[in-house]
Amino acid sequence: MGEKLKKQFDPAATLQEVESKFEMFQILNEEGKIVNEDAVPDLSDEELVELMTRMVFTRILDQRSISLNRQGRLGFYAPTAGQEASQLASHFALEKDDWILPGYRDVPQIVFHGLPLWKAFLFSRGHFVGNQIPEGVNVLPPQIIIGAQYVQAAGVALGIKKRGTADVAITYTGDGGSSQGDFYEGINFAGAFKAPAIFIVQNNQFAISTPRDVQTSAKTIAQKGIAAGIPSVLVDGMDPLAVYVATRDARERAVKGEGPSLIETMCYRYGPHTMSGDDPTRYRTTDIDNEWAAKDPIVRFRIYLEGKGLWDEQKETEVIERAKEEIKAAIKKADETPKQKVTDLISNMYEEKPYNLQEQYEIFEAKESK
Ligand SMILES: Cc1ncc(C[n+]2csc(CCOP(=O)(O)OP(=O)(O)O)c2C)c(N)n1
Ligand SMILES: [Mg+2]
Repeated sequence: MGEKLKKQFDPAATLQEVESKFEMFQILNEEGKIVNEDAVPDLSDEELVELMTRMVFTRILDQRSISLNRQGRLGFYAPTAGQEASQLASHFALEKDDWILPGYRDVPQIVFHGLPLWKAFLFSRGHFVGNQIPEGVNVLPPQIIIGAQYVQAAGVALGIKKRGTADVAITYTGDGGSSQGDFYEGINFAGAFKAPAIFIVQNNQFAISTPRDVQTSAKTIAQKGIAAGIPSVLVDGMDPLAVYVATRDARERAVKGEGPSLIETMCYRYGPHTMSGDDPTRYRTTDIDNEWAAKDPIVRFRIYLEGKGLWDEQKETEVIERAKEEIKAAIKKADETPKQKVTDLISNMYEEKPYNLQEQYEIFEAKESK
């Protein structure tokens, strides 16, 4: 192409220019130092401690869930370690009446939004009671179909807009999820209707074994929001302060009627994809693992809070002990819940059973009453 034409017409340069705008937003760096003083959020000491408490609790919950799973006491479980800042600092920016549409890895957020932990354990076991969300707790059950929650979030957000309440719908998917059709439909629909939605992509670098760099030719996932005409950012997903600020900003704009936002959080999952048998050593090196472990959200937040005199070893030990007690009590309560029966499954699915299921229902009812 001639140089003259290139001045008028250079799609490759446009792409480069757009991509160059997506620098990673960070406030608290790997060493626990503030690198962006102007952006530090206005959180009280109590709030900072609460956020740290939730992240530590979640790390313990993850460790306990993995061992309970190995003992055969839990079913489906997707490990969360490494993603605490992405999950809990984004949740921390919400209000009680906001709606959460989680993916399967997003159990911590819905627990802190009000889903009792014992019910989260029943969800893991595939028990229907685990998906019976208490009235007033605005969460949907964790979505297993990759990306589907993005379309649902657009719908919930449009519903919120029609009701005229000052709430938002937030949803979470992963780097892999951003390749799904539902992802594009969700962000486009919400953008077109200026619905108050917040779309989080937790980019933990892998979709099971598929690395991020073969997922898409886009340099960032955040830039995909631009095509839908919605404000989009790339944030350090291991930095609780940056994640909080980005989500709070998105929320403020959403409730003002300015529509949805997309937030890509750069993070890592330390554990396997799920506890159903994948072996991360087959697709990741220890070098990459170590590189990300050095960015740990809890380590950097601990340094920051210790520097402010808000946290110490004793405090952390207390939180860990309390977490273990709460988890123990919750698993006990889950164990005490009557086992799910086939008839429960049918009667929970259908208000009026089709004739063939009615027949089966009667067969199982007879078996179960023995
Ligand atoms: C529609 C659909 N396709 C495929 C799957 C199988 N599957 C489960 S998890 C997963 C990868 C998702 O990766 P990502 O979105 O990065 O989320 P992460 O697990 O890393 O949090 C796939 C392909 C599914 N659940 N749903
Ligand atoms: Mg992923």
